[in-house]
Amino acid sequence: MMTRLEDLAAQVDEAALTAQAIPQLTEALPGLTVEQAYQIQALSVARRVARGERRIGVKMGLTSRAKMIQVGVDEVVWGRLTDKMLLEEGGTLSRSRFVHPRIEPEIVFLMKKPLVGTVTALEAMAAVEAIAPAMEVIDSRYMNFKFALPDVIADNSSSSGLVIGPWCSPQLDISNLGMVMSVNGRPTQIGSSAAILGHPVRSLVAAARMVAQGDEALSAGDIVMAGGATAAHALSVGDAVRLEVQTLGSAAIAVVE
Ligand code: OOG
Ligand code: MG
Repeated sequence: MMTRLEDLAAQVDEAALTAQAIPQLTEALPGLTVEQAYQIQALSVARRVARGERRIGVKMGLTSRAKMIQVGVDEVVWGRLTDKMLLEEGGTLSRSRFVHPRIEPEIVFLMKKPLVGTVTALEAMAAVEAIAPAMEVIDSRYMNFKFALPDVIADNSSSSGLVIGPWCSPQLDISNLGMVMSVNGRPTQIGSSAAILGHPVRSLVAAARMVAQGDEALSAGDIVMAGGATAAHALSVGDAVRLEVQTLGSAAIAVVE
């Protein structure tokens, strides 16, 4: 099975590199397990690292009802982030590098201490250096952005880009912050940080536990994306997207050819 998993990792990696959609892995392999899917994810990210990309942290996904409903998968997932995915705040995103990119409003944590395994919300917050408003660009490598749970996990939970706003004090109350994502000045997604598992810190608690199950850890300096608070918006060339998070500030990106 190991060679097989390597082969599947190469498929999702190649799809991301070339921005060419592939069929869902579970079409040919209906028995693919979540555990195997995380192994494929690890192997595909290892290919990126071998090409010179650097791991910068992790992203949590499907941590809000709105996100679960939009993609029809109702389990929390995680994925690995690399430096190549970072987009300049206020900068541009090139549409042609992606298959069918979407963008979603998030909160991101910067770790000052490691966090591993089962932790409380208080322990999790005590390990945070800073928090920031952020948007994630997701791009499923599967046709029609359609997938089952093992597919999306194998595809690194659709990770493809992120833009981070100003870093703020971790002392701020982030339990229920208004989040408004606008496209060309028109609010398109409106929500609250409370939509993220009731409180974004629960996403960090889940990250510590789930990442440890993958024999990895959250380390000092890592970033952890908490997951979309609303459904994601499908990006088109010409979209100027801006997220405003109450108290924390804003982040913006414009889509070009
Ligand atoms: C899966 C990734 C979900 C989030 O924030 O919920 C995610 C997807 O929607 O393609 O990143
Ligand atoms: Mg996300």
